[in-house]
Amino acid sequence: MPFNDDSDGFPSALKLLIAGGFGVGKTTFVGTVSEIEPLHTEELLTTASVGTDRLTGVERKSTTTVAMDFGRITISGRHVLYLFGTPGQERFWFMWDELSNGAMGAVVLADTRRLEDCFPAVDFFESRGIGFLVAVNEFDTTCRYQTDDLRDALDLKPDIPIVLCDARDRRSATGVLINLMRHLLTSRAQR
Ligand SMILES: Nc1nc2c(ncn2[C@@H]2O[C@H](COP(=O)(O)OP(=O)(O)O)[C@@H](O)[C@H]2O)c(=O)[nH]1
Ligand SMILES: [Mg+2]
Repeated sequence: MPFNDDSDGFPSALKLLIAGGFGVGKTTFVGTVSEIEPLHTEELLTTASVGTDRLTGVERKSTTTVAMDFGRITISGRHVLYLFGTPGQERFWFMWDELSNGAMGAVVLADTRRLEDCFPAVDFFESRGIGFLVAVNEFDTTCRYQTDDLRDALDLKPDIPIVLCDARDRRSATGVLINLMRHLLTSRAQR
């Protein structure tokens, strides 16, 4: 890996986005991998938003992130990863342009019980040319699907990786980021 190489051409501050639908595990993911206490802004999920936010599978969730999650991982003396969790709900979409500015890549978290919730994120990164992978967050009740079926369902190009993860598990979530970096490096090399 070229991370400790002066000539790698990578900027020293790498910005990655953690995207996906409401309740898919973005805040959990950032909290799991971040070396700093992650910053996040949460507001109580009000009864007003209960009508607009889909709660299937997240019935016990009482708070929702309205601004963003922010975490940091030091890779070497030279490279630091900054993670930004994107707001999941459609009414906060105006923030996405700003957040994606300068982003080097993205993790799109998916929950197979509500797969369609990640379509907007997939479309967004495809249209902006931001490299991404899809990480299926395996909730306990998640049905297991073959990645080929998921690829079809998401209409993903063959080169976009699909990985499984548990956002609560550090090794698993870090593995997602390593896969993403690998994917970004491979696609850079092919350009
Ligand atoms: N079983 C299971 N629960 C998870 C996982 N990731 C997150 N959760 C739970 O799912 C809920 C929503 O997660 P959260 O990170 O707030 O989702 P966000 O809206 O995308 O930020 C929380 O209660 C988490 O504890 C996972 O991998 N497995
Ligand atoms: Mg959140």
